[in-house]
Amino acid sequence: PELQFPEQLNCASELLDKHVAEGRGGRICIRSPKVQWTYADLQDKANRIAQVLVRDMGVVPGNRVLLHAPNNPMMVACWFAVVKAGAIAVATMPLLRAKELKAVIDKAEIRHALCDASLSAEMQSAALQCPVLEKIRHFNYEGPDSLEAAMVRQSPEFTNVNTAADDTCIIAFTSGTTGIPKATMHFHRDVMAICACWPRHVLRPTQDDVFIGSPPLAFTFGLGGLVLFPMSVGASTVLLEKAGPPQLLDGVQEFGATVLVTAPTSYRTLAPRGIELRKTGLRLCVSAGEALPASTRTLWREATGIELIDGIGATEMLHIFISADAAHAKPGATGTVVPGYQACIMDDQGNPVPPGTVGKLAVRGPTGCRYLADARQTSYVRKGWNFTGDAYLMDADGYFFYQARTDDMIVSAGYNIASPEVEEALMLHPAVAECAVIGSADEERGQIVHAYVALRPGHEGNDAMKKTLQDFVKATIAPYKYPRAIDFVAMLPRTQTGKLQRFKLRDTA
Ligand code: 3UK
Repeated sequence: PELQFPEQLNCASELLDKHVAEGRGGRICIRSPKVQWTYADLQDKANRIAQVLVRDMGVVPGNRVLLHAPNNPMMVACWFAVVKAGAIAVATMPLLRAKELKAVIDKAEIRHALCDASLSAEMQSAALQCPVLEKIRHFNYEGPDSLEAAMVRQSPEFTNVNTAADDTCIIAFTSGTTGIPKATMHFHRDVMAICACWPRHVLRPTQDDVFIGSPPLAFTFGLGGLVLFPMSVGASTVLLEKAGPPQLLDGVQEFGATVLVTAPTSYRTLAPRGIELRKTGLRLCVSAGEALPASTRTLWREATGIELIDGIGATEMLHIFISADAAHAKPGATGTVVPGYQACIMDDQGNPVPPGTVGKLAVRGPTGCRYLADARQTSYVRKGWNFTGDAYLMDADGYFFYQARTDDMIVSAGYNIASPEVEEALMLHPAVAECAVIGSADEERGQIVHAYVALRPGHEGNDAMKKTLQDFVKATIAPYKYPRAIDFVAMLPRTQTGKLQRFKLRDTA
C-alpha cells in the first residue's frame, strides 16, 4: 500500500488529541502500578508540559529535548509534550551514566531536558560537563521547582505546532551492538507510517487490548510496541519501571494484559511459569530485538498455548519490517515482509541472490535510515536500499530466515558458520543457561568456533562438561560447527536493550 500523508502533520494530534476530539477521552490510556490515566488525562498533562517547555524553558520548534526516565506515564506525557511543541524527542536509556548522557547531549546538541527525579544524579553530573544544556526540569517528585509544580500554573489547552509531515520528530540512538552509537532521525510521517504497517497487518490489536512489556521507551521497539501502537487504535498500555520476567508475569495478571511485548531471553525465562498465563486474557506475544530460536518458540507454545509473533526491526528503520502473525508462523523463520516494505537478499556486489542462498538483508519502504551527521550513512543505505547488517536467507515462499549479524558469521577452515545457530544448539542442553559464540583467530583454520557458556546452578564448568557440550553440539547440528573452544562464564555482556555484545567477547578473546 502507498501511504499518503498531508503536507502538515503532527503525529501527537493523530495519536492523542484525535481520540479526545472523537469522544474517546474517557477511555483508559496508560496504567502503571501507581496511576491510571485516560486519554483526556494524558492530553491534559501533555498540554501543560508543552506550555512549560515553550513558556518557561524557551523551547522553539526544531529544538531537541532530552528525555530521561524509566518507563512510566510521565515519560509518555513528556514525549507528547515535546512533539506537540514541534520539538524533537530524544529519549535516553534509563541506565545511562553521565558519560553516555554527555555523548548524547553533545551529538544531538541538546539545550533542554526533562528528567525523572529518580535518575537526577547522573543527569546533573552530565549537565555539569555540558554547558550547552541550559535547562533541566525534574518530574515525579514534589517540590516547588518540579515539572509538576510548573504544570499547575499552565492551562490544559494547547494548540499543537503545525509541523510538516517531514519535520523530524524523534532522534533515536542505536543500541550499539558494535561500538559507537549512532543517532537516527525520524519524521512525523514515519511515526504514522509504522502505525499503518506492522500493527495493522500483523499484530492487529483492537481498542480493547491492554499492552504490557519490557523494552524501554528510549528503544523504538518499546516506543512503538508500548505507546504508539496501542494509542494508534485507542487501546491501553501498562508501563512498568522494572519489567523483568517476574514483574511481567504479575503485571499480565494484575492488569489483565492481552498483548505482551518483550525479547527472546525474557520468553525463555518466563516459559517455566508460562502455565500461569493460560488462565489470563493474554492472546498476543511479540518477540523482537534478537533472533528467536525455534526452541524458544516451541517452549512458549507448549507452556502457554500461544504462538509467538517474531519480528525484525531496527532503530534505523524505526520499527518492524519482517514478521508473521501466529497463523502464518514458520519454525525458524522471522516471517515475511510487512506490507508497505520490500525486502531482498543481496550478494556483496548488491545483486539479488536466488531463494535459499545466504546473503545480506536489504529493505526499503516508508521508513528508512537517516543518521544525524554520520559518515556511516552510506554503508547503511546503498542504491535506495537499507542494509541492516544481517545475514539472512529467503525461501521460495518468501519467508526470511535469520542467520547472523554479518560480523557474526564465522569462517572456519572454509566453512561458513553462523554464531546463533551454534548458540541455539548449545541452549538445547539442560545445563546451559545462556551462551554466546564468536570466531576466535586460529592459525590453522583462520577462525575457530569459540563458545562462552553460563551454566545453570548445580553444574560445574570443567573439562568433562566441555566434552559433554561439544559432543552434544556435534549430535545436534553438522559436526564441523562444534565449539572447539569453550569458556565458562558467570554472565554474558549485553546492551541495555538486552542484545548480546559478541564484539566485547571478541575483544577479550
Ligand atoms: C537484530 C533481530 C533477528 C538485527 C528493533 C524491533 O532491535 C531493534 O533495533 P536495533 O537497532 O537492532 C537492530 C538489529 O537487531 N534483530 C532485531 N530483531 C530481530 N534479529 N530476529 C529478530 N526478530 O540484527 C537488527 O539488524 O536495536 C526491533 C523494533 C524496533 C527496533 N528498533
